[in-house]
Amino acid sequence: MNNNVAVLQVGPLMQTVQDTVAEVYGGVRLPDSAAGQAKFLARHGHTFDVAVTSGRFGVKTELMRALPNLRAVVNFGVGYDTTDTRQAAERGIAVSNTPDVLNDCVADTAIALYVDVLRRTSAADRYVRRGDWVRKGNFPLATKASGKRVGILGLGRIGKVIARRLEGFDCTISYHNRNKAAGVTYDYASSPLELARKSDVLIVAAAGGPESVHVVDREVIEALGPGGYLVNIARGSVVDEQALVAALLAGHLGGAGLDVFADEPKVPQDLLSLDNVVLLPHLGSGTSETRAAMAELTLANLAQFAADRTLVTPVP
Ligand code: 8YV
Repeated sequence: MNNNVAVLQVGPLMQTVQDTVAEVYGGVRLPDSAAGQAKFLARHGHTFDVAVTSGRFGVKTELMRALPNLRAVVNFGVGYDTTDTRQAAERGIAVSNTPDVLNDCVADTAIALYVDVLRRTSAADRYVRRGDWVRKGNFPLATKASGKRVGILGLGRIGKVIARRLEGFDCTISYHNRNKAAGVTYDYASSPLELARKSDVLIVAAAGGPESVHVVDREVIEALGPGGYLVNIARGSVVDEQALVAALLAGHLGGAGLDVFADEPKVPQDLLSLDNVVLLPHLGSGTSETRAAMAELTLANLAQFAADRTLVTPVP
């Protein structure tokens, strides 16, 4: 047993991670119910110095306050917007995530949504299954996916891989980041609105968190227009979901491919009946290969913190 750290597990984790946390570190899992948590934290909160969690749960403001001796949050997932990083910085609590190992799979998911929403492959699959091919004849024409003007909102690690994949589709790539990205030749747009105005398809790959909430608002969505498309593989919070639903219902946007939502796993009811929308259950990184790599990096962070109080992949 490694007794150098006292580990609290927050939320469910991959079985291999849970097993290691329990068996190697004697980690304890936070109860699920609010009442159970309150009782547990009042009694044991002060005993933990590391929390291991995932992007789905994180260590939010109140939970972090209830862990007065916390020194590190080890997060399974590249996104850590569910953890109160401001409080962590104030209290000197280190936070790690799992960057890079999931770039390929999340980018692949973006491309899958991109091709699907433009070429309407999921809708066409439903058409065949319903018997409409026999009943109604040929499926209506779709939109060409190659050669489009694609705007990437958030040209970070994942955004760059998406861009590289789209070069293979002969697309013209533009992007918006708060600052110009070094070493890229893609066109820079000074705002999300300017990016949308010059794009047929906007792909959202920006990190979640307080600074990116509703960066894709009604104006940005409507700038894409009835012939435009939105793909989101980042976080639901980045897009004003109500404005998106309204634009789709009014025909102000051509379609959307969504892997993430504002209040997962809830998906706005109105989207379920729209054939020009592709809905995925937040599976961006969800392959056995990538999840195994994420698990390994999560455990490497925990092991290193136990050994020398540093992390392998700390967030900035
Ligand atoms: C994970 C993700 O499914 O890494 C991320 O930020 O959104 C996904 O890869 C999720 O974080 C696991 O909880």
